[in-house]
Amino acid sequence: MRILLYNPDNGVTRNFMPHLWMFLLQSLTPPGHEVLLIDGNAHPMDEAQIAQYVRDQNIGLVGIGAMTRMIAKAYRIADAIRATGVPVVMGGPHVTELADEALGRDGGPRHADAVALGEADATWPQIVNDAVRGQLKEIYAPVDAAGKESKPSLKPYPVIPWDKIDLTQFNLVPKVFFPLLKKVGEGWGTFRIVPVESGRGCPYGCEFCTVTGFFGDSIRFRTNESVVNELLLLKARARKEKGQIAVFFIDDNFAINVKRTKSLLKDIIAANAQVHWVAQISANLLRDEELCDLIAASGGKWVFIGMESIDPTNLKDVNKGFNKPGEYAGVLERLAKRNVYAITSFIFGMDNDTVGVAERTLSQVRTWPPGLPIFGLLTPLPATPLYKRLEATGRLTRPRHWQEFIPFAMAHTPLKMSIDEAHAEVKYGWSHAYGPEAIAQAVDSLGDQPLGYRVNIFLARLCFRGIYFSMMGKLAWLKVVAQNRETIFKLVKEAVFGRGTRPRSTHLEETYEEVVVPVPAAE
Ligand code: B12
Ligand code: SF4
Repeated sequence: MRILLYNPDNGVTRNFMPHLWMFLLQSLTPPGHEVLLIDGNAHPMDEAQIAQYVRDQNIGLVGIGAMTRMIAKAYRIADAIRATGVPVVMGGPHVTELADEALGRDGGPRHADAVALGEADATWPQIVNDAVRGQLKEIYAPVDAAGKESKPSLKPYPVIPWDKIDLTQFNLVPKVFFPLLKKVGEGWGTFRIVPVESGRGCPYGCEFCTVTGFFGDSIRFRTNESVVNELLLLKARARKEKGQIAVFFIDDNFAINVKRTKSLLKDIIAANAQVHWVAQISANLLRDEELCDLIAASGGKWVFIGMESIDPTNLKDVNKGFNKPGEYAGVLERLAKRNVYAITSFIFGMDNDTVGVAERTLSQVRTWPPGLPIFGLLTPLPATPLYKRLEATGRLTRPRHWQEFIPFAMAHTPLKMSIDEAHAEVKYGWSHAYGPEAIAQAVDSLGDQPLGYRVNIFLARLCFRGIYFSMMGKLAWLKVVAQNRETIFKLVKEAVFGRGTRPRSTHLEETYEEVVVPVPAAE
């Protein structure tokens, strides 16, 4: 049977990184089937196009995965595919929580023939076998022989053949630059960001987060050996194609077990498996100096930190009191000392937020080492404790907000400001953190560092700007380039002529070595 796995586009991140679930399920598919992958972010398709594709390719089963944010699009695509007579199975966090919605058991239309609840590592082979026999069940739940929920151990973990998978669509280097950049240093003909997981689960249970409910509070890790082998495979691929590979460790809290993380990082270093990497780590775990040393030595370049708020009352309200705003600056300085920088994520619209929260937050951010601040709104995702609390207190203004998804729009009323005021705070945050002056300030603050670091922060800020401001299309990019022309001119001048009395690096390789554009992260 030919199987298609499809991930809908989110309209923001484009082809910056493939989704891990597709490669994982592909690797877990029983032998004898051909699995095709389409990531809408790299290969956008509308309903008619995908239906045509399914017919042309003689697909017998389609698997669709989506977060809440993309679920409306996922349902539209599923409807178009089912209309061709091909069965659709859906999985991922949204349908796990709202299987009845996907199956049309809540009074709405039906979108899926079957739903895979939770982690599908064990159920996927069974789904494929049932589909071959034409006997798909409606619900596949990961349970043991006694009917009790079971989680995959991640030991063993399937080998994802990264050396063979076609990743053409996930090259971040524009085509016109391939031939030239291949020759720079060790080669920049391709630059790919690849998702790797080293473990699953987070026990912290922050009120707005899906993870503790979905993956459970039991934390599971792959063996160090299997992670190291995956990195070696990726590194070899980059060398072969004269390109670069960076890894996004998608674990929700990469250092949740500090002892284990240190042992993994030591093994990466010992095996010479270092690649540049990004990971999500909560601030409380970054107090450890040895951990920070190992992060830097093993290739860590950016750490995503879910700071959420600089107000301890807010943090307590959302069950994230383990975040201590008083130590944010220290944590960031500890990382920056090792040339590791942070993507700092903030949520506005929390219950103790008042007008001016964005400026209060930015006034602290400006005193920290330069990084990539990102701003979102408190969003009640289905089945989270936050959703239940707001529903119980009648505060949801758009209880089914995912059915008509609007980016950066509240679905409930905050307590101490209006919805419009919360929207204005987010806009203020993005405008003031990503305006040309703020970008110039971030670049200048790394004045004592090699040029590569400044180019890195500059490119990263431009990319991150696109999370809020539309950067789709050449015109949008040209506008941003024009707005930041002074900074660009300064960087180019320094690359060509060097900088004042400071000795200039004569090796282009050295200049580009450190350029790793990080990616928008989640938490
Ligand atoms: C990586 C990641 C991202 C990447 C996504 C891009 C990418 N290429 O991967 C980035 C960084 C862009 C991102 C952004 C966001 N993310 Co995110 N992200 C993650 C993260 C950390 C890892 C995803 C992952 O690969 N997991 C590992 C794989 C193996 O698990 P999985 O995807 O769930 O797949 C398993 C099952 O779900 C199932 N499955 C999944 N799909 C399918 C399909 C079929 C057919 C079947 C049978 C089974 C199946 O089988 C898989 C194997 O067991 C998760 C948290 C997490 N740990 O999952 C959050 C998570 C998915 N993100 C989340 C959120 C909220 C966001 C943001 C909205 C955050 C924000 N406020 O901006 C943004 C939205 C971005 C956008 N514009 O769309 C939420 C989603 C909750 C929800 N109900 O939708 C999660 C769960 C985190 C959380 N805090 O709750 N994210
Ligand atoms: S927000 Fe981060 S720390 Fe909190 S429960 Fe979710 S994954 Fe864990």
